[in-house]
Order: sequence, then structure tokens, then C-alpha cells
Amino acid sequence: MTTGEVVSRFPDGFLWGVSTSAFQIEGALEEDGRGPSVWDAFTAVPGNVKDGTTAATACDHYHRYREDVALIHDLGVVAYRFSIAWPRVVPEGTGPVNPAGLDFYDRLVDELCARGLEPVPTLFHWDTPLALEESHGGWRHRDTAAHFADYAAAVADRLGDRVTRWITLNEPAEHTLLGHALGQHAPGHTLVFDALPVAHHLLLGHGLAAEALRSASGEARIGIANSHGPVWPASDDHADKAAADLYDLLLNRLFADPLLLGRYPEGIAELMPAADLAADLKLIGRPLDWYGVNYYQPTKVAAPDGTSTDYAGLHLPADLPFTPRPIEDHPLTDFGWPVVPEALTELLLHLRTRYADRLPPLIITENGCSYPGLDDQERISFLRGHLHALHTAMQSGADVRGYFVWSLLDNFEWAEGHARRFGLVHVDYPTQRRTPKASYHWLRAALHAATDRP
Ligand code: GBH
Repeated sequence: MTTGEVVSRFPDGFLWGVSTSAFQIEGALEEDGRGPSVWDAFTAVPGNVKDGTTAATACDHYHRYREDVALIHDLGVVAYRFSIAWPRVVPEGTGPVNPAGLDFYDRLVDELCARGLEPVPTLFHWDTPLALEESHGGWRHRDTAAHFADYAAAVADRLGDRVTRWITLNEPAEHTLLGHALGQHAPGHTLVFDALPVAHHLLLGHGLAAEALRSASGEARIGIANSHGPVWPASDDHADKAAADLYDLLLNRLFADPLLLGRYPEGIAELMPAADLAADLKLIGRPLDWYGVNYYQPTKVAAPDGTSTDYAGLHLPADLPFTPRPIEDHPLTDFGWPVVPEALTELLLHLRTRYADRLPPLIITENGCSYPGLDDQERISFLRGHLHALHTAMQSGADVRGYFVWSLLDNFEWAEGHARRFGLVHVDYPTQRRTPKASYHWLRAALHAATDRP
């Protein structure tokens, strides 16, 4: 397989892109009227971020976006997935809109359009306005969904003439699990299973925001970016299978089922707070124009063994009804995540089987890996392997229309701080110097060879 062939096997018009998120790259947290987010507060508490850093500067993208858009353009992709910071647009989460905050995204979108790149914004990538969390209970409270929809309307009003493809939420499963159940991410709640209402409110926020985007423009094409990965039982034992099934429910089905089937997985509806759950589910289950999949790795799960586990950046207390187990015989990234490209094929074919004709066209909205260094041969083989796995799934009938690499730049990796490097482009934080890695050059050559073919 030559470099170009990796890409040339994909159909014309395939949406090649790179992804980032606001809090992880922008910096400028106090500029132009931005309000604080839950992540500003969380990163200020010693011990919450492993390397003790904050995202005060991150990649300074707020000031360097032109240079970053040039890097995206030179890479040869056709689309850029970024997120809009709610606290820039509505500093208190509810109430007055801050035009200066919208101005930044207006400039960014103009710059992308001038370069012929499609802007694909995400409205929520975990940075809830702090005021909403502190005085309204954040996503624990139903009203936050309505405030989110008002913010979505304000963004659509400003950008809707140039944006058609929208992502409402990024990985609500991770935000619920890490942010509200286990306390490893902002806002740092440790509600364990009492975090389930947060999931419902996020889904409701998706539903209401989607309505707002649709009524702002008939051209809007609504999607969501959900994390997915195969969950494998550690053995054929009944107890391991039951533990894996529950883990799979929380990771893969809790959000996808209501979105794609209009109902919660068995046993969940009873736990959700809603005066009229049927009405909520009708809104949440309105057909999507496309469905975004963030894929990183499969997980092997066993019945609990009474000890707490530290696995791949996840800290699970001893009293949970499942425990992840290492996946052997596969290389690990420097984050400890197993590299299993064929699990992407398995995942895509499984989604097709489970959701059948209710599954809209898919876009891989994130896929990538953390490795140090500029000569990142491991990332090249990761990408090559996953593109091959994606192509195999498509040949077997998976309807996938695009693929976005996480990430354009090394950036602020949440609770890990700046130590994990997911970028195609290296960032030297003290000087903010950007240097394309070997993987950037590899992907560029692959895209170039593919589009030049006769
Ligand atoms: C995404 O998180 C985020 O959207 C993005 O902001 C972030 O920078 C990027 O990925 C890299 O972390 O722990 O094995 O049981 C998703 C990362 C994917 C990590 C699913 C945990 C759960 C399976 N998560 N994974 S496991």
C-alpha cells in the first residue's frame, strides 16, 4: 500500500478533517468579556490536573487562529471541527449575549471560508459557564437545557449564513461519567449513578438546541459527536458478561438509544427525572442528519474484584459494578490506550446492525492517539491502521461520509494537562512555535496523492 492509496480508496467528496475544542486550545480566558467556565474553576484546584498546568494560554489559538487555519489548509483536508465556548458567547450562561465573544468565531469562520475549508462547529465541548453551574446547578438542573438552546440560537443567528453542519454536544457520556459521576473532570461531582439525570438533561439540551438550529435555517444539518468503542467481556463467565453489558450500556447505549431509537435502554427510563418523559424522548429522538462517532479504543471489562482500578487515565473506585482489564497483545499509546484498529471495523458494523435503518450517515468526528516527539512513526501507523479498518467497514456496508483526526495541535488534555500530545502539529508551549510532525507530512502526502489521481 503506497501512501496515497490509503486515502484514494475513499469516495470522492469524503469529508477529511481535523478536530479541536475551545478550552483545549484557545487560551485568552479573560479576554473580550468571556465568563469563567466550570473548567476554569476545576483547573484552579491543586491536584485536579496531573501536571499542575492550567489552560490559561494553552495553544494561544485565540490570537494565532490565522496561523492555525493556514496549517489546516496546507494539510489538504477540507473541513475543520472546532468548538464554540458557551462562556464567550453568553458569559453568565443565561442572559445577555456578548457580541465580542461571537466576533471571534465570526473571524474564524471567515478565515476558514476564505481558505475554502468547511467550518464544523460543536456547541458544547464541556465548558459550561461557571455561573450556570454555581447558581443553577448546571446540567444537574433541567433548565440548563433551555439555556443551552438559547445560546445555540444566538450562535446560529451569527454564523448560520456560513455554517450548515452543526454538532450539538461532544461526548455527553464522558461528560456525565468523568465530570458528574467520578469527579475526574469539571465540574468535579462524584454522584456515581445519581449522575444519570445529567445524561437526560444533556440529551434534552441536544434536542432543544437542534430545534433552535433548525428554526434558524432550513439548511442546518444536525449531528452530535458521541464516544463509542466495543466493550469485551474479560471471559465467558456470567459475572464478567453482566459487568461488560452494564459498561457497554453506559458508554455506548445510554445516549445512542434515545437519539436513534427514541427510547432509553432497559431499566434506565425509570431513573430519569422528567414530568413527561415521552415528550422529552420524542424531541431527543428526532432524526439526525448525520451521526458523529469519536473512537479511540475498545475496553475489556470484568466483574468487580473489590479493588479500585487505575486504567488508561481512568480512576474507578472499588465499589463500582465493573472493572476494566488491560487488553494484551496490542501496542499501547503513551496514555496506555491499546491500539486496536480492527475494533473500529467491529464498532461500525455493530452500529449498523443495532440501529439498522434508524442510523443516519456517520462521520468519524474524532480518532487519534497520544505519543511524544516530532518523528511520530507510531501515529502514522495508528492512522494508517484505522483508515484501513474504516475502509474495510465501508466495504461491508457502513455508510461513513467523513473522518476527522483528533487533533490538529498538541493541546490541553483535560485532567492530564499538557503532558499528552495528540497533535499532528507539535506545539512548543513556551514559544508557541508550531512544528508539523512526521504524521502531518504523511497525511498531507496521502491526501495530495489521492486527489491528484487521474
Ligand atoms: C475525547 O475524549 C475528547 O472529546 C477530547 O476532548 C480529548 O482531548 C480526546 O478525546 C483525547 O482524550 O477508558 O478504556 O474504559 C475521549 C477519550 C474515550 C477516553 C473513551 C476514555 C473510555 C474507554 N475517552 N475512553 S476506557
